[in-house]
Amino acid sequence: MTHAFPQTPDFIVHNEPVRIECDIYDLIVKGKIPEEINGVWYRSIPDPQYPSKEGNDVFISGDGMVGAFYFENGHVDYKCRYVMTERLKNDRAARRSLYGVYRNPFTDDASVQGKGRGVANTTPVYHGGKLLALKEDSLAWELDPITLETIGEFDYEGKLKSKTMSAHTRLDPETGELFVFGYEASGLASTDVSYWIVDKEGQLKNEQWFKVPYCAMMHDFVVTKEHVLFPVFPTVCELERLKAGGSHWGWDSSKNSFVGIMPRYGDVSEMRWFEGPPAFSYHMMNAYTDHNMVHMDLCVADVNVFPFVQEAAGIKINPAQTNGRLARWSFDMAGNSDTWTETILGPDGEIPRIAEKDFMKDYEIAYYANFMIQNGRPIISGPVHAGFNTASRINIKTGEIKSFSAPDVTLQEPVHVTSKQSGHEGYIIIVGEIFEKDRSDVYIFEAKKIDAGPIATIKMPLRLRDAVHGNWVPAEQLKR
Ligand code: V55
Ligand code: FE
Repeated sequence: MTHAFPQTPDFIVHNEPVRIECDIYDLIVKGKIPEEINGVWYRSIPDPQYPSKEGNDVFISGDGMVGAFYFENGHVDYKCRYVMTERLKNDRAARRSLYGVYRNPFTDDASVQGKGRGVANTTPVYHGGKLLALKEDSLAWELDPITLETIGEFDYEGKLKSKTMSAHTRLDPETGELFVFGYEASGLASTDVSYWIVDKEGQLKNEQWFKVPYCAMMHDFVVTKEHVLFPVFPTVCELERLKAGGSHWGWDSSKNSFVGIMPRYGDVSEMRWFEGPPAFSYHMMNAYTDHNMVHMDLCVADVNVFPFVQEAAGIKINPAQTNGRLARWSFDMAGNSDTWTETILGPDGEIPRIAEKDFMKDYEIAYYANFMIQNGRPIISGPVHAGFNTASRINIKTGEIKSFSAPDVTLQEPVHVTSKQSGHEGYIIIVGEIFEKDRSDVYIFEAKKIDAGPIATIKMPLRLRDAVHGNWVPAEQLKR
């Protein structure tokens, strides 16, 4: 037997590990799922197989599971499997955790020194006929898109030089190209960043490397039809802290934020660096180029909101005090200024999604999750420890907001499904975890009327632990 997980916020309430691999055929649905919702929704879920050998660890260190909802003709089936990483195999063979804390190999057992420690727990990406499970500190793992069986670690048949692949990639739906980067590309605490493009067939093109001003948690980036933007925010890695067994990341308010911009098909020598005050953003909503202006929309705060990152810097800031906001940062590529201007687009929120047709273009509508105190008390869920209790549709041009919330339910990342009906805004699907119930609901909304509540609810017979990111793959894109 294994022992219990620590009773810390990363492992209690909605963060309590689930660890269930399952197949459920024809889930019970309340209401009617529109038949045009036809495809698979993949979600990546950190769900630790074992408690850390160090005792405590953080939510985002958990072994990756991929959960998949297969929608067909108003029916939905569910499958969930661990990504069988080298790390999970080693742990299972030992029947305990051999690995130490989040992204600190100095805390690992001697028997796994130098062995793969990636957990593939952040984002499932289907591209070029392959399903990859991504984690920003390591290479991707490839899975069978139908059976979710792990195929192996993925490096474009040995062509990729980067040791890491970020969990966030950017798809140009018109060219079919996937834009990708990796930070700490040459190893732990390095300032090397890789950038590459994958063509629509899945072939790696033009991997290039460049240096960033300091080693930072570069969780996301953005691409427009013309440019690529690499934001660098002062959540920093220090080798000395790692060697002392400490946190990979700490907040460093003495450092500025930087955004590197270059033509997306250009050479890294063309990178132009912009600089501004310390801030932190996990996720960018979208970006586009309009003549000489480049606009990047992002969920940003004055500090990194993850408790463990603040703790490493000896600070503890209440999420409500972090100045979180949805903002647009605008860069004048024709001017001489080396900084950006900020416009507020909307209230604090995270895990933003937009319709695929709007990727890299000027757009109006976005969906994101918020914590709004008027919609209920904080409930522990996810890495920030306060789960979202609201899902919103925002018109960023007018500021109009429509929201959904349910009593004692925390809401996960929305996913958008495109409709084939002309003028139809499509659908939004969201997992809701229900306080003190060992099960979850999955809500399906008409995207335009999210405030009207779900048109259908999938009744899950088990609790779905907080997923990090998910992606929708239309049935016609899946190779069978
Ligand atoms: C995030 C998640 C991660 C990670 C770094 O949500 C940042 C942000 C699930 O893993 O390793
Ligand atoms: Fe993310």
